[in-house]
Amino acid sequence: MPDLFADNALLPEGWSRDVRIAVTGDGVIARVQAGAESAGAERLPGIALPGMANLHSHAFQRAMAGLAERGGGAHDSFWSWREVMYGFVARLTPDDLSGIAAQLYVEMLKAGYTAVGEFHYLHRDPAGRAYADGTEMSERIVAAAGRAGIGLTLLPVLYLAGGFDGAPPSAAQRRFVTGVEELLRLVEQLRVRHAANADFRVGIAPHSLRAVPPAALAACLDGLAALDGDAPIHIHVAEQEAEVEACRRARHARPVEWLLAHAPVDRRWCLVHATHMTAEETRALAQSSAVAGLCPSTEANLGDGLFPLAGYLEAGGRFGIGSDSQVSVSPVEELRWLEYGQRLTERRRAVAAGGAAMSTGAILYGAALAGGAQALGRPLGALAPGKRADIVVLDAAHPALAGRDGDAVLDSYLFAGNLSPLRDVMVGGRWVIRDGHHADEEAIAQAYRETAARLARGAPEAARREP
Ligand code: NGQ
Ligand code: ZN
Repeated sequence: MPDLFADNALLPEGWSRDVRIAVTGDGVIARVQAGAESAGAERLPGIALPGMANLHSHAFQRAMAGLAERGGGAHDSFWSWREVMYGFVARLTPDDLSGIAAQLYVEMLKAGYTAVGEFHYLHRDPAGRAYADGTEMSERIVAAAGRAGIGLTLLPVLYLAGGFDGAPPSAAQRRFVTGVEELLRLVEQLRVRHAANADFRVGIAPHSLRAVPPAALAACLDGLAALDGDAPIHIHVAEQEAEVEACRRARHARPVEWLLAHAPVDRRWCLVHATHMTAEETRALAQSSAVAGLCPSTEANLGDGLFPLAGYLEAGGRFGIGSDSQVSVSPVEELRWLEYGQRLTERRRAVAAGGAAMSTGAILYGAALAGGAQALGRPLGALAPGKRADIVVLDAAHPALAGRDGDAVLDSYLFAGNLSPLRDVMVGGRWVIRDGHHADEEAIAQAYRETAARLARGAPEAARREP
């Protein structure tokens, strides 16, 4: 392909002018040169940024976003939301998953996410029986990502128990269950089958300490190490206070404390919803080099609590962002609310900047790029040689960016208004969004509308409210 040329681009060394980017035929950035000539290159129509990684997604939840917002009494909580979600998941077919995921991934691209970590636990059929092909549901996700053109780190989930007491999974949870052997076989099959796809990677996700007893966690980590010693490992860790309490009762430690003491937590790991931590856990997690997977819009929606960002960043902690339950699919909203949650509780401003005279937008966007790339285990997050050519282009002529230069571009992108200046998106050297549109968006949306309408008609929330 021809070289790319940007008047203005965010490089690892900072904002740069007249940047020429050479990309190989298989979508890797080969060379980046600032102060270059544009002759013979394709001119990018605006300001070039590295595409953002979305490190935590449950794709199917896109079709129930907004259907669990009616009050049901004094006890609406994460746990009652989970019952609604279980009711919704019970009726999803493989075709439903394909259609929902394709729509979601197009939406992610339009919002500036160029790669996603899919925390995938819908392994079995609604009755809890294995599909004839154990890779059925995983392959639906892989195909949807391919159709949309988004990079994918698939994280098949290990799910064995209904709670810390090791109780068997409930009827609703039976779709999620895999044994350790079955999960490792799935990982291996997917790795082999898609080895040639440079926009794909497989890791694993022990669902939570609630759903995975200690011995199974250890066995699964050993098995994974034999397949791929660098594979990403994601886990839901300390989202709800009731979960922290149950962990203390069962394992005599808080969840993050327990995990750091009993698992080899290092840079391969992503701890999703490490919401409830003591100051000591916060420092220890930061020192582990793992990534904290933060999903501020979902964590707000579910009433989880606030991540201790200031202390974590002070200790050098790494983080990335995720759209999780898909109530919001936007890096802007995740990063904005990550910062705003802190401002509202700490009653000060520019919390992520940590007192330094630095741009909050540049710090947040840069940290989420690096943490997201690490958590997805793929060469992402920078316009630099060796990285995937995952690029988003902001319209420099958009009123949101008028008179903005350097880091003020990111500050205005993240903190000013709701009309997105994002215009074009490239993944692995291929344009997937051009002037705000995806080539396949109409067909994908049409199929999605039918699926979403059918699922909403039988939505458990609606059913629950009927007399
Ligand atoms: C999930 N979601 O797996 O979709 C979970 C809910 C659970 C979030 N934690 C189920 N946000 O944690 O048991
Ligand atoms: Zn989750």
